Amino acid sequence: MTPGRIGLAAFFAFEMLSIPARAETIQVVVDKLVFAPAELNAKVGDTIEWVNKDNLAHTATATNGDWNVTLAPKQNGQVVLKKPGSTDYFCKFHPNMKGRVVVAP
Ligand SMILES: [Cu+2]
Repeated sequence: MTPGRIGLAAFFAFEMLSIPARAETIQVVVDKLVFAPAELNAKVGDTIEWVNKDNLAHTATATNGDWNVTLAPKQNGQVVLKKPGSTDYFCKFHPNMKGRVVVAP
């Protein structure tokens, strides 16, 4: 093997290793007491980032207790998704604020 071929083989090996780790960050905007989008699809390993545009504190609280993110006024909050499944969430301060995350394995 020439050095060039070894380099190419190493490149492809790295690409294959990196595929399972290609996690995304999905943003949910919180504006005027609404989560948008209200429902989103993600994969295990992805991060959800809530961007709170309100001058109010909110939370993103999973109804199954898996996660609870506090969103201070004008601040962001994140959660890394660790389990597949569908999870409803709400805001503790404004229980009519609701969202859903559907996590594929
Ligand atoms: Cu709220």
